Amino acid sequence: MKKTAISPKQLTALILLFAVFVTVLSSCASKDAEKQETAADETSAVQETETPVKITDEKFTGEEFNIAYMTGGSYGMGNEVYYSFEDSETSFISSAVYERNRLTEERLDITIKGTFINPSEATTFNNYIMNLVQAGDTTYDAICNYLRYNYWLVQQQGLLNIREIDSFCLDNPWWDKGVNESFSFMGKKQFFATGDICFDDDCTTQIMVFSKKLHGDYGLEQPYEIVKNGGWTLDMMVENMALAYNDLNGDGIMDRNDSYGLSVGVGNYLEFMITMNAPSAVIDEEGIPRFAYTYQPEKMTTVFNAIFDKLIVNPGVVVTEYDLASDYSGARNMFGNDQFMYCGIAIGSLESLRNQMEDGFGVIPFPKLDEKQEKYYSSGSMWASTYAVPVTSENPDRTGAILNVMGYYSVDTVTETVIQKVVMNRNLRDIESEEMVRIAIREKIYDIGLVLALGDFYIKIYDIAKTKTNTFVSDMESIQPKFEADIEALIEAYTEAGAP
Ligand SMILES: [Ca+2]
Ligand SMILES: [Ca+2]
Repeated sequence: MKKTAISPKQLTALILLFAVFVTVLSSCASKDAEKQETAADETSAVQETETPVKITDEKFTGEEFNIAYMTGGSYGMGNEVYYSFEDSETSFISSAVYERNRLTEERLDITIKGTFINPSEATTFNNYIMNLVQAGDTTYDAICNYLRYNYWLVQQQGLLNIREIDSFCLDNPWWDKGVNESFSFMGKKQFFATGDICFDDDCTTQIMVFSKKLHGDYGLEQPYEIVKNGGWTLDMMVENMALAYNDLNGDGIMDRNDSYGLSVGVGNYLEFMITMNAPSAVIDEEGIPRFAYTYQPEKMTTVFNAIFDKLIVNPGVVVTEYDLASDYSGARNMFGNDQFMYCGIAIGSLESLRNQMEDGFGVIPFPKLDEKQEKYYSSGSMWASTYAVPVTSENPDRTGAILNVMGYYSVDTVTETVIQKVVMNRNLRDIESEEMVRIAIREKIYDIGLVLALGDFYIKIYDIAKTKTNTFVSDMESIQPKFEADIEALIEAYTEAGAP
């Protein structure tokens, strides 16, 4: 295993960071220890909690808490931040979000107010925030924004380091550990977080659906038990797929009238890499991002070659962009018509697919590379919604405390409503699919190479998928300088951002 050396510039930055944070860490630890006991009676609302739950017992005497947001429009599910009393009963989602906010307000004696800012353009929202920041405007205590756009705000020095805000209590189970790990630098600097407090981070996550009819037709058992026993692998999926690859009308031509093993968007190939635990960037033991090809070349190449040999050159795989001229609804119709055995899809699309296909499909994770892989993963999206604190926030401690309590109450309100009422919809009896959705929501890996589009990695994979020529090794060698320069820039942004 090769590891690239840290440049002297990085080293200086790291030493400085370390010196600053030793103090922060020690104060955080003692404060946490104090809180564990008082919060012990609060754990009942959170199932399967391993780490002690930490929330504030402060009151904020009627103060107003202001959130600017632009997220929550994906998949027609509505906003995930704020509803007025008048709008609180318009949907399952609005009721759940309203209830979460109400519980938080009651507990902390505050008023939560959300302000929706132009959702359509990143630059509009980010410029809006940066204009406020530069003008010293303290209107907003927190912002809820797409992960990708919040990262731009980090680069623009617009956000506070939330690792320095003890009251955030990022170890609590309602904060996404994948985001905490992938977007914290050395575990010391982090600028946004998500978890139960948001649902677009879940809805934008890809999952696998399978045709129940085709499994029945070919005498295959529905793969739920296999998944639970840890045996759902790429080889098994590919073996099943081969059964479905058929010239249905016998005209000797394979086209839209026929039946295939798998329907993917070309982006799903990136997700296969991540769910087989080979993301393009990994965080090393020191918490520093690395280009995975130089950090763990064997692993990355092994996983990519498996994807190439078993999927990319497999005639039973239909890539919507290349084989169906980007006709996404056509691909969806073919799956609805049981012409694909498997299909990669966003969790947020399950509801509309269910409306289209009744209960004719089941939900499973993306497969493991092989049975040795420890667990199933899903791939977190650049469109995941995340919370951040602008540098102009008047009271960061209060902001952290409130967002933490919002997360605490979101577990049983927002997250459960999205899973049970929306994603599972009428199909409540499909307990197995629901369990699979929970796995995907819990085990997201965020590949910073992908979500921050480092080093043109995804372009190379798309090209290979298009040409069906395996140039992976030479491609990775050619993008290495750019990928590593992008990582350097990221480290620099993280080093400078949030500095006093
Ligand atoms: Ca979530
Ligand atoms: Ca045919």
